[in-house]
Amino acid sequence: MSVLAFDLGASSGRAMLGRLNSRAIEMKEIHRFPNDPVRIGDRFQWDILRLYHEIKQGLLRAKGEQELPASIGIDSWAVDFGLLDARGELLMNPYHYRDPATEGVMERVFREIPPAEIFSRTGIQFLPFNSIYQLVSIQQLRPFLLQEAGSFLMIPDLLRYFLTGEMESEFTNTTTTQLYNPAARGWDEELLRKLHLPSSIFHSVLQPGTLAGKLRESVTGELGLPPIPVYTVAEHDTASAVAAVPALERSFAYLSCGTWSLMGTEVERPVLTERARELNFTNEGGVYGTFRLLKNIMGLWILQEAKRSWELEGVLYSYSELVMMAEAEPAFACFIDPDDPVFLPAGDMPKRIREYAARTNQKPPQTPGAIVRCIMESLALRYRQVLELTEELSGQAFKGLHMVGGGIHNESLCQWTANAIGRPVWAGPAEGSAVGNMAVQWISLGELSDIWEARAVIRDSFEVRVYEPADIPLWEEAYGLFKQRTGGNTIQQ
Ligand code: LRH
Repeated sequence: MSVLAFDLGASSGRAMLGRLNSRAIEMKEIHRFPNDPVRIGDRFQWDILRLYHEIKQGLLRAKGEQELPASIGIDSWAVDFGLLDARGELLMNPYHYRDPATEGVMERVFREIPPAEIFSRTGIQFLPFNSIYQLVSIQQLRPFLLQEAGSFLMIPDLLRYFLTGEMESEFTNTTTTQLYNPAARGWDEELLRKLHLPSSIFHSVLQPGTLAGKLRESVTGELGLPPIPVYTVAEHDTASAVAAVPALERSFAYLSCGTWSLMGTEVERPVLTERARELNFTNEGGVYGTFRLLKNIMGLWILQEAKRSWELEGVLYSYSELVMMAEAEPAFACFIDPDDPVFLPAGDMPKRIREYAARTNQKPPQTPGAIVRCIMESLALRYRQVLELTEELSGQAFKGLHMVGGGIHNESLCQWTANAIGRPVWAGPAEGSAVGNMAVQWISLGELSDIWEARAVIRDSFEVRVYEPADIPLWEEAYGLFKQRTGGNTIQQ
């Protein structure tokens, strides 16, 4: 039975058609499109109508395939949302989570509500762009939007609404707002009240795998398709990626490696200890009653932005060229803390890396190869640090690390990660989010019995490449240097 997964990332989106043939998944990309955010003045927004247009293009391509999909699911990056009026029309273009307007908002909110209270109610890490702070920023800059708003829908919920006409929120993505209370199993009325946010705009929260409607008449009419069912999947892309981790054991560590690096483990209950808050870990909603105890690491974003800077200077490198240049550079020459806030906004990363190096008494890397080497080694060492913290918080010991997502195409990063953690890395599948999206649909359609059967099928269907650790003493020494040069305490942000 085939299903259609729309998987939207921060720089591109894709429509993947998946077929389950006697316990083997066959996947085909039927449409891929860029997701280019748009800068107007000092604001940074998503082109949501274009994304909806591309989703319709994906549906048209599916129509051309042998067999129509039995169902559809959408996942995307987290935290961002649209506001709609009482008639269900979009009031604003959703802002990009890297829009600068949220700067300082989190600190202002802390004056009203102490961070310990926000964390104990939501279990969510403090990131300046969480929906809660975006909403407070809208309240301050464009209050009429909230006065007019009838509905708040996150990106996949919004696109699902465009397709079906039904408005509902989905659990995994909802938790990333930092406005959802897992103990109360609903939007946190107390936080909303304290922040003077209208609770009436928030919709009921469905678990992943719920039938949430079918293609509405205007869509079926326009595209010439039947009313295909649309399911909530794990609509947060990271939740879908974690669902697709081909783990053999119930206790496993993962690294979802894309624009962001999300590292952690799956837990039965949120970890709400003071230590978890201090380390700024999060407990995002997972599939089938689980939570994702994890931490955001800035990830390949720094490399993507560096590449863009060189492009602006007129030099176009491919990722494989950049990685080859990095491999030719001397090891461990300079380290950055990838999670230093200077690396969060879009901009000139080579310059910021050089400034970081100067600030921390290191020789600033000059060539693109040296800069990329610095980024990749620093990421690998940061992964070690966060893996150890995950073990501390969860009380588990991991034998190795599952890496999923497009970042695993960077083989040196996988190898250096294995070296840094001194344990094997199991890399695959690269299309984690799309596969997890499909798995939840197949479970709902009764084609797979549960998530563990899904993980076993995923393991049999996709190549999982093993990277054994090498040069362990060298990396051990580098880890010490990394901690020293990045201030020893890079864990707060
Ligand atoms: C990764 C991701 C991550 C969020 C960020 C906004 O795509 O969903 O889990 O923190 O984007």
